[in-house]
Amino acid sequence: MAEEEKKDNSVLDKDDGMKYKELDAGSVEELEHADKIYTAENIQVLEGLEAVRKRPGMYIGTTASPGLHHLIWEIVDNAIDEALAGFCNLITVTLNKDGTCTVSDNGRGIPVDVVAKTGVSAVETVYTVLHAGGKFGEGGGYKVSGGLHGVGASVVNALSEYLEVNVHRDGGDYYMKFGRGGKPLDHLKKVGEASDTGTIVTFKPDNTIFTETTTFEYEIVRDRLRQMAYLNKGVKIIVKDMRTTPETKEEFCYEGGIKEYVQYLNKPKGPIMEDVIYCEGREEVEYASGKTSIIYAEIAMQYNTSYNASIFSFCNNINTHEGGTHEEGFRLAINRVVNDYARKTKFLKDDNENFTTDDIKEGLTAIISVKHPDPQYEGQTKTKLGNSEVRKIVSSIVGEHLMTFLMENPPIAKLILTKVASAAEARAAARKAQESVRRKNGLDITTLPGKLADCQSHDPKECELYIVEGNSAGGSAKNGRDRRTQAILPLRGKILNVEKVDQQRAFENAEIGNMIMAIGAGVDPEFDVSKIRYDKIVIMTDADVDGSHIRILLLTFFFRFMKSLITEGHIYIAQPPLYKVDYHGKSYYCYNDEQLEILKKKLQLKAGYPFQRYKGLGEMDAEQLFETTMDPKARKMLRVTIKDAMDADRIFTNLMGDDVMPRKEFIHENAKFVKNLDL
Ligand code: 1YM
Repeated sequence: MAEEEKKDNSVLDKDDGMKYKELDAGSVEELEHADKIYTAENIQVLEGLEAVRKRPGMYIGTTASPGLHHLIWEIVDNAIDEALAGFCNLITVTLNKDGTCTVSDNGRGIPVDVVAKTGVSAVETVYTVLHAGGKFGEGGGYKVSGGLHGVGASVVNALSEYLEVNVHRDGGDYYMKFGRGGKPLDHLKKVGEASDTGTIVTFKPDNTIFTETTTFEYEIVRDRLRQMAYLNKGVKIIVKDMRTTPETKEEFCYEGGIKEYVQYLNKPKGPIMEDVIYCEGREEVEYASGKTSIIYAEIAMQYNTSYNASIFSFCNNINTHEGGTHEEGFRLAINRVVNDYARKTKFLKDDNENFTTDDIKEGLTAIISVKHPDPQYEGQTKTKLGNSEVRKIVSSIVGEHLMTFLMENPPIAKLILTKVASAAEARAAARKAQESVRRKNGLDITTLPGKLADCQSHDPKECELYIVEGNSAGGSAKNGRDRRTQAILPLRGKILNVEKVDQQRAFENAEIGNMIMAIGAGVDPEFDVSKIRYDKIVIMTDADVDGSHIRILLLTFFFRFMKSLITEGHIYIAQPPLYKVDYHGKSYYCYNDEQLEILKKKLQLKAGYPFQRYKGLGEMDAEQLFETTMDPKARKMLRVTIKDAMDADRIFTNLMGDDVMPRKEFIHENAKFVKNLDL
């Protein structure tokens, strides 16, 4: 940086050339001066925000509901950064009646001084210059916030109808407002006194950008903020919904952080131990460039009685769905330590094989959370952490701590080893069962399950497998289908609840064996989605409680045994009609009550005009079933996708586990579940 500039009034010098200039609160002269500089910069600034408005998807992913909520996360991220820097312990998010959202914190308040480079206050800079947050932050607090690395405030402003900021700092209450698209309506002004410090931001999403919806959903906001509170221990987050009567208010604050998160996730699964194994550590790494950064990692884990692994990882408070180096480090460590300990204590004899990581993961709930100042994301959805230095850091923190824990707690260690050993046994038995399935399956098409009516085409891309409830509906489907591309697998009654049995028992179940053979791509962890024999797998059940139960059992099976079928969108739910109205020799089908009402009006049917209510698929003949539910040209289907594996894990545990209460609740809120799955 040039010496000359350093002599300037600046109090803070940043490497990137950004500077703060001390400004007497309310100094008219300074503000006027700022105004002049601002005019020149103005154009550039608005061009930046205009770019955001032209391509909002590039900044917030989508302008549908997830993008709308992203606005809140961006503002909250800045408050979380302030908390991580150690200056803030209370964040409040309020959904207001007028459709605005207010986020406030009790931190230092965004600086109010003029920034030399922009000639306007830091507040205005943060809200109008793209990337301002990131540049400002360096060298200051510990900046780790998520998606846009703290640069999101200006993006939120660009996509708002208006946005207001109050900063309480240095005894003053400073205020400024931006209009549509982030246009400053006036500069930052001192409007009063303040005895506290903090930042308060209110914004209204721009309905010309968010054309699909501008309504914030309380549950979405609440769930994410609860997660934020778990991931940032000690920070109290209050969420309020003023749109309900009475107002809704919930508070989240976890002194134990992810340790409590693991307890929360594990509770419905039945923990086998009281303790949560918890460790944390920070390490400074030096890059070839000579730059250093501090990486912080914390890990919490606890075993439960289930047969599933629930391992979730985060980087900078963002769920890294696709895993990455932090998860790799964790897996390396648990494998190394558990095997070492088992050998040391002679639990594993010299001629025994090592446990596999899958054995060790069975029934384990774990959270791995790292904070990294410069995360690199990879993978299809950019949610896989790529920084290679993280692998070793996590591995050494977990390795050291887990070994100590096992040594100091022999009874719990024994419990864990026994569980791992039985997982290994079950896995060996399951492998045998799988092999026999594979042998039967082989490459020989004739050994496909007897009940499967396969299609003629061998091009998986055009092939569809209908899994149909009941033999009679299966018969109609077989007769009505397009034989070239549509295969039918009828199911006999209820299928096994895989949430409650180990892999071996699951494989022994005929219906499950049939599905694995028909789909032809194995099961997790070896499931290979590129080998599936059908591009679309369609669940076709009756539109009643039994049908919906079977549907959930099937979804649970796919989620636990062939997860990528769901995550990659190969699973569909058929939508048979609920009503048939015959009128003047023509048949009309309605898929819900609303459609029926519309039809009645359209045909001007008198009250009491008869119509048929379908109770099951079996009531339709082959032709009707094809016409209404299976014909690719006319049918309606729901595609099942799960964006959030964490939510899905909890939903399936709650629905299918031993605890009956959540299931009862579910049955009352059936529609909601479908909404969760069918996005
Ligand atoms: C409700 C939203 O934005 N809080 C917030 C933001 C900042 C600070 C404090 C802050 C940061 C620093 C120094 C620093 C920001 N400041 C900047 C910038 N809440 C909310 N609270 N003093 C205060 O990082 O050095 C960007 S965000 F760039 F101006 F410093």
